[in-house]
Amino acid sequence: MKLTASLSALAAVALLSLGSSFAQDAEVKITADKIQLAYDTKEFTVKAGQKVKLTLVNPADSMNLQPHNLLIIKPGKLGAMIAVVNDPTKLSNPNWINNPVPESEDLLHHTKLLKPGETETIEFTAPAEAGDYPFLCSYIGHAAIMNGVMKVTK
Ligand SMILES: [Cu+2]
Repeated sequence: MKLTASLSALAAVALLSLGSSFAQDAEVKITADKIQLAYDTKEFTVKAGQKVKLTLVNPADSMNLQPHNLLIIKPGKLGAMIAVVNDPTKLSNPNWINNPVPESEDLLHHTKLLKPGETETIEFTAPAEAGDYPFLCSYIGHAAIMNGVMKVTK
């Protein structure tokens, strides 16, 4: 009887430590390529509801000298969002050039537009729904090739 009690206490401790390891924040660092319009990360995975710290780096030694940002959007919306952010009529709007973030219900989270040498960390809670959440750079002309997927798993 006594042995059983201490065994279940052990099991409880094991479960507790398992629980805390699941509760850890996800830390993700994504760096823009120095030459290509690309991120160094095409895919990363987080758990539904997990706290995420996502850092975007635009390297100081960038050779293409392009600004970059990172937008996370709803599943299945990459094509539609590329069309929105690459809309050529936006080119005449200086506010858009400085901060190309659309007002869209498909947009979940985003960084600022970062010049070479700048870095930003955003923190958010991963979606409760599992799925493939696209991310992209919305600076004009980048999104079609500068994108990737945040996989959310249960
Ligand atoms: Cu970009």
